Amino acid sequence: MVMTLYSHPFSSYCQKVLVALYENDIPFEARTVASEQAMGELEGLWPLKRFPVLVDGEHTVMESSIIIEYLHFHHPGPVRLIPGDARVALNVRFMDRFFDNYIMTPQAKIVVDSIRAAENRDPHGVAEARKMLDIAYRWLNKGLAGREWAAGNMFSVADCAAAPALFYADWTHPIDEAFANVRAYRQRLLARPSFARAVDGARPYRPLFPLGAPDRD
Ligand SMILES: N[C@@H](CCC(=O)N[C@@H](CS)C(=O)NCC(=O)O)C(=O)O
Repeated sequence: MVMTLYSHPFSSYCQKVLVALYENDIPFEARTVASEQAMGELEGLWPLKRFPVLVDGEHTVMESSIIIEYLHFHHPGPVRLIPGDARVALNVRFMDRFFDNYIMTPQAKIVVDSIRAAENRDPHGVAEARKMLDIAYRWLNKGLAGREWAAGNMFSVADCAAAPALFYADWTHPIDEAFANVRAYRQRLLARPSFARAVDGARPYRPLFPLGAPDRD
């Protein structure tokens, strides 16, 4: 039975999983959470109603990083997104957490705040999110010196996380030209066929980007 991914093409965490699926050409069906019925199904699977959620027969898997780990064990392909050496894998997992916690999370904070009613906005929280992005870009810029991918020369789960995180973060809080390594890495991610496919699949939704999608990428 083919797997079902509850997802939306424009969602950053869903794109993270799409990159992993496309890297290894893993067959799946997307259940787009754009209707009340699909949302109801999602809530039945995961009351927190966060997506992506993967359903594979009797297994229901939540959280993008865990879904990618699940695919690694249950649907292995030629592209190994988690290194076999547990010590090397530790750094890959750390970088995956870095992109989710310190790029994706502050980026989303800024976007979500922008669609709130004026009286519910949180300017202090948004300023903190922008500051966090600046610090994260600076730190990443140093770490990427001489590296092709987030954790070295092997494309990994950390790059699956980095691709949509940096894609949207640059739209939301532009990566300064001083951070040339981060900008070049973002371009490498955009050129990776798996992420290019995810980006193309989400193009029709660009008008929905609350801050206005720039005319590039
Ligand atoms: N930690 C979760 C985050 C998932 C998440 O926040 N997904 C967003 C879409 S990108 C979502 O479900 N948003 C719906 C909402 O916030 O109600 C993961 O890694 O999968």
